[in-house]
Amino acid sequence: MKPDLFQAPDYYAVDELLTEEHRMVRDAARSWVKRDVSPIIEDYAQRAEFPKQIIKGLADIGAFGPYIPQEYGGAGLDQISYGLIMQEIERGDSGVRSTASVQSSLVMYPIWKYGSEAQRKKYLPKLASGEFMGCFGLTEPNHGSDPSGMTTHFKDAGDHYVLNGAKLWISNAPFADIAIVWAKNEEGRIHGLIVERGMEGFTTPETHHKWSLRASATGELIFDNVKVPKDHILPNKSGLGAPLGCLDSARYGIAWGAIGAAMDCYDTALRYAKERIQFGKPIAGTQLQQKKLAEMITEITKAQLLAWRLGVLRNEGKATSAQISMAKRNNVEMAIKIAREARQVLGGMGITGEYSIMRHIMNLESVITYEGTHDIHLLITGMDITGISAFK
Ligand code: TGC
Ligand code: FAD
Repeated sequence: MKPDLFQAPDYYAVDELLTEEHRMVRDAARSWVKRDVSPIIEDYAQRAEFPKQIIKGLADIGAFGPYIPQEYGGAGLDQISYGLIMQEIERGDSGVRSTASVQSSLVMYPIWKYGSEAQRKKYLPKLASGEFMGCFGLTEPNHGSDPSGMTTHFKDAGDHYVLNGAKLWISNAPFADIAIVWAKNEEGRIHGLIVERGMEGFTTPETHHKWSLRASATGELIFDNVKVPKDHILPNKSGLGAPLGCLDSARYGIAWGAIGAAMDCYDTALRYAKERIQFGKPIAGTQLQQKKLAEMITEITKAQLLAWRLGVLRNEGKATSAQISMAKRNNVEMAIKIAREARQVLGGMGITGEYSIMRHIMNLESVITYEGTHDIHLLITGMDITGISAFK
């Protein structure tokens, strides 16, 4: 892969909306991605392997639990710092950002918000340092967009629960030490359970042959009469709203992360267009390539402002789930369109692993699907503005 020459665009001086702490956190993540992710990520993606050696670096830049209080090992940062960290990581690779999103918003968040104090103390510091890695099991083979129909279930067996069922498409599953598993009790109520690797009957086969998010490990979670101790249930929230609350936090991070992928594609295309000579002049001097580049920076700027405003609302505790859906949907679509346009600017070179763009395109095909598909987020906005659900 070519050396990482990334220069972040900031057309509307969004930097001036950030505090000194935001910029410090962002710059630390940016330097780490340049040093430890960019040089290796293409090879790992080509081999379809998660680079485990970056786990410590992710912990060091505060990517595991950015907003979790420091007393539990988190970084104690605000929502905008969290977003900026996701932006920088996804600038490197969406799969690496996935690993961080799952660890922070889908594993640490539910333990912090819905767990007991003993669970918080037992798991959060180890998850923040990367000593433990986690995964989040909501999706099932027959229940993706509609998780309320899940069939994974547990029964009370005296001093423990017995868990049966299966989860599919689970990021980090093949190497996770713990899984937050959403399952129904005998009354059909959804609860979160902390399942640990090594519990008898619990297996995590890897999903192979993905063309997308190749540097992120994805797998299944299979539960065959797994005995789960009773103190592994998350006691403080149940019902579908519990997993959906975690998704709010992860979707917010993705709204920022997608900006990073788009910035990387734009920056690569701009540099290439200025250097590539055809018909005796740089292709950047042609109207058609300028149209592409001008539209890219316009869309990135709009997405930055949307994410920043959402971050302010989240810091104030005022952001709604529907506002988060709008930002996730808009920014991921923005990024995937920019990635496709940027690839064309590079001509044939755009399809090679010499540049990051093709990898971003492939990754974003997952990002536009997971954490709620593009269409599901549109229906969430539709329901919010009309008051009528079009899901069922
Ligand atoms: P509905 O009846 O609307 O709601 C059920 C209960 O949940 C509450 N609720 C929420 N709570 C918190 N946050 C949200 N975003 C919420 N949305 C709804 C709601 O108020 C209600 O509460 P209560 O107390 O009245 O019971 O539920 P529904 O069955 O009609 O479904 C709504 C729908 C379709 C929006 C929801 O099911 C949905 O979002 N589906 C998409 C599924 C999804 O996003 N799956 C993601 C799996 S995890 C993943 O992809 C990780 S990728 C990891 C990586 O980054 O690598
Ligand atoms: P389906 O729900 O079958 O949807 C298929 C199509 O139908 C979509 O286009 C959808 O928009 C459309 N559709 C569905 N319902 C409606 C409707 N009512 N109206 C109109 N259109 C509709 N899940 C986890 O729990 N944990 C993870 O860590 C995780 N990681 C993932 C990693 C990757 C790489 C991928 C690809 C997925 C991951 N997922 C994870 C699963 C992901 O959240 C689901 O793939 C996603 O929610 C969609 O579910 P589905 O694939 O079953 O599609």
